[in-house]
Amino acid sequence: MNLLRTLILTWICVSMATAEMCTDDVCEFTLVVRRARTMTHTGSDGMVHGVEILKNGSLQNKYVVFSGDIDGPIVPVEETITADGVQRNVILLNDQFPGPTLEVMEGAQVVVTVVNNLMREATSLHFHGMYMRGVPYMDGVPYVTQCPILPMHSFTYRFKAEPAGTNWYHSHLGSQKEEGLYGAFIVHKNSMASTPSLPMFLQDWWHEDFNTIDVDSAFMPNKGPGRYFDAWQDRGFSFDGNELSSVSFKSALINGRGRYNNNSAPLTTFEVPPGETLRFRLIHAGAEYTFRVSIDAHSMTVVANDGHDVEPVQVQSILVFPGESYDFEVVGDQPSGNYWIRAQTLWAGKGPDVEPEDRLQEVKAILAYDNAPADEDPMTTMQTCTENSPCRVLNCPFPAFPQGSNTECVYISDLSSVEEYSMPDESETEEYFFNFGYQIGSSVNGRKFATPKMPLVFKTPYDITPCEATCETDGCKCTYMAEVPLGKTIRFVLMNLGIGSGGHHVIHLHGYDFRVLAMGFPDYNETTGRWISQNADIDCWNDNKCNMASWNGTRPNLNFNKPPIRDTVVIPSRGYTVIEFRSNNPGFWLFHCHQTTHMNEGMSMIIAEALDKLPALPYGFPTCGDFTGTEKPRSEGSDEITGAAMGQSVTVVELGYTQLIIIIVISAALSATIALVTVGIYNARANKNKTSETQATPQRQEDTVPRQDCASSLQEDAVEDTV
Ligand SMILES: [Cu+2]
Repeated sequence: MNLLRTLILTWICVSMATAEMCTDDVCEFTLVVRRARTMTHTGSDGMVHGVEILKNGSLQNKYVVFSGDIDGPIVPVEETITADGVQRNVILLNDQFPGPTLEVMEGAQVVVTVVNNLMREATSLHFHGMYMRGVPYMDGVPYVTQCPILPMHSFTYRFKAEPAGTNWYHSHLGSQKEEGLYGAFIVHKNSMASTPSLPMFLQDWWHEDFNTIDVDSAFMPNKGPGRYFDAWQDRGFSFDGNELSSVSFKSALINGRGRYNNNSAPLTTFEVPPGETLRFRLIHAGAEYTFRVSIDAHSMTVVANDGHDVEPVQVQSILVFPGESYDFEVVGDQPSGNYWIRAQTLWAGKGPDVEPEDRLQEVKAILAYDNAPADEDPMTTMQTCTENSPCRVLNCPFPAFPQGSNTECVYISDLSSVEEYSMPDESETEEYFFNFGYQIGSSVNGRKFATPKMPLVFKTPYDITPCEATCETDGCKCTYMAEVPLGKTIRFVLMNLGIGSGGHHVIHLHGYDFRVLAMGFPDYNETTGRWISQNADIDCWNDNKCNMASWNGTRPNLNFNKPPIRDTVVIPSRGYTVIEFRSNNPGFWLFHCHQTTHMNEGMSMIIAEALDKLPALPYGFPTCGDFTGTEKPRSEGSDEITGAAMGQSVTVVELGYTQLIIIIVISAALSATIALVTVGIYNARANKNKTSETQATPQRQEDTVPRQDCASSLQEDAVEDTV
């Protein structure tokens, strides 16, 4: 065990300057969040200067003087956040982009203090993949599990590191993740040694804040011009006839680096010792575009998805959707040299008719054998797929690639977990149908998510927009919550059907991982791969919105034989995905599409589990909410603090049975002590009076009954407080 920890520590020290490894039982980290500009350099004088990329890839300071820019010194690449070589805003964590990799051992108590130095923005941190069992208020979702962390404030997250595997952390507020507020969170298994591993983050990238793009979007409430939003006919589509994103593709990054318009900006290099195996922890931290990831001349052996081990599968490429992760191994068995790592979007053409247009949307990194020449771009070409040697692609969201492409699909539902699964008792199984789509814009079962004003963890009465009965038929914007009981098998049928279908969605459940039991695809044209009609396994009851669905006759076969475990999964366009989990984690769990424009427009809902079993909030947990002036004082002396004037009532401290008994015992002891002291004083005074032979005044007599006075005084206070 100690040897394992030492090995991990040694590897991290030599390979990753940005990793923060902790092998203790309690691991404390501090993450300072601040804004910066890419393509700048802070000199020894503390001044920030712009930098330019020279043709040989070096970075040179540019000093601004009255006569124009003058050349300054060459600056080290590692001292500059270059992104894709274009200057723009970025969010840094501990001065890094992406943020530092935090590594802990399974079961460790993790303490992460987020210091918000964003000056003008609140923030939050969600640990994607962590159960947060017993501490649902540590899940980092603003207005659901906590109030946002105000500028110049800090918030300390405390939770147990479970489950083990590749996880990550990111802001869950607005689109801060898209500006850089994310990093890897690796939980190492205690039981086995792991291959040296490196996080590989994918991210699509624009040249201004994604927030600006969002706010300008025609889909957002203030309906700006949406200048980054393509018209329907101009949007990128994949060959299967599905829209990729409403936002035009601009650029992309791998571990924070890329090249815009083939400039010479530095790229990320992953070193592999010849003959050795390297494990990549591939995570899509971006907003919109799915990437197909491959490495020239190397195959990839997928060993885990969303942090959970699977029986190894060898493929030539992996399709990664926003929010997903894959661990894959690469063997350095090729001639020594540098090889391209490629991440390409699924762009096939323009508009729903997939009008062909020569356009490659790609970002690259470098796989470098450690004895290969440094600073040289690879000369390698992408693998070709032939009839004799077809390419295998993991995670197809469509039934198949076009005929003649010599490409085979490995579906997520084809993967096998290394962990057994016991078939549930159907009588103990609760089944829910959720349709994710665009029938009224991005929504779930016809409901766009309305964010609560006060975090739900404060419990009833909620400050939310309730969903009316007409939502299913007419659509609405409301705080959609589905209550699930504790201790049951919960089965979700996630659909992408009806008039709102189109585009593939990638759905993430907080507080859980789940088994993927089945995926259903549409009928399709075998020649082109294009969809023809939606999957017929589900009956929408003649409702073209398909918000009240059920199985069409018999339920299709579900796979209970080691189904893969994930926390994020794709719902194929015009199809469905069936997931299942055992409910064992009371809390308010966000359930949402991880494609940013979809989520921000309202493709989110809450899974509310065992609301009578929610753990109490820690004392002093920060509050927030509307304030309209107060007419009534705050009530005290009970376990509730009521903001009556604000129309909100929140339980701040809930007392458990044991706590109540302790308080009763202490109160009784205190009362007895007061009584004894009072009697003592009375006797002393009586003795004194007797001794001095002076007469007691009526006032003195009243003093002898202090308990009555106290009681009535308390009653009066209580009456005042409830006025
Ligand atoms: Cu979506």
